[in-house]
Amino acid sequence: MHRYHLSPPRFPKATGLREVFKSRGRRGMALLALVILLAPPPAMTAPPAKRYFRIEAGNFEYAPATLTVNPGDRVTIDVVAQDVMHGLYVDGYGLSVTAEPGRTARLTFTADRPGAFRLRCSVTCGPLHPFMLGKLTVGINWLWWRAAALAALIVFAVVFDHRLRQDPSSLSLPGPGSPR
Ligand SMILES: [Cu+2]
Repeated sequence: MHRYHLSPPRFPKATGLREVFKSRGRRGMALLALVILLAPPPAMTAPPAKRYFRIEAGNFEYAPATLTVNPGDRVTIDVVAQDVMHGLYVDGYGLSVTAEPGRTARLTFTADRPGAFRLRCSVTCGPLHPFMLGKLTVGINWLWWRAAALAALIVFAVVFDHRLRQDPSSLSLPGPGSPR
């Protein structure tokens, strides 16, 4: 006579946080992720400088369209209207200048607010006027660097974990409290 047993369904063992962070490598990577997220950006030590830009405005475009300066820089922008009347408005700084067709208009200011700011045309110059945009970056874009560092860490963590699962002994570091 044969008896059939109904064995209880098997669920994967629940892994608590304690289990996940048992490995020193994982703890180290979690710590590194926290540092990347929470560390204050280092103070900018570059001394203020005079920066000059000449932007050609024409055909609904700025050339160049992106400007990068350091906080504290004294910035001078010459806007040259190539075809029709164009303007340049600096978001966040509330500055604007307009240039008559074929003329140059100058904007001078101190880049005392760090961050990324949009440049926009302030004169309705034609159908594509709303798309006449540029960008002013003051200082290093820390948000971008943090995101890039986190992404790199995640890729590393995935590879590390994969190797750890294939051969747990290869990556274990015996510590003072290690049972081995
Ligand atoms: Cu315009």
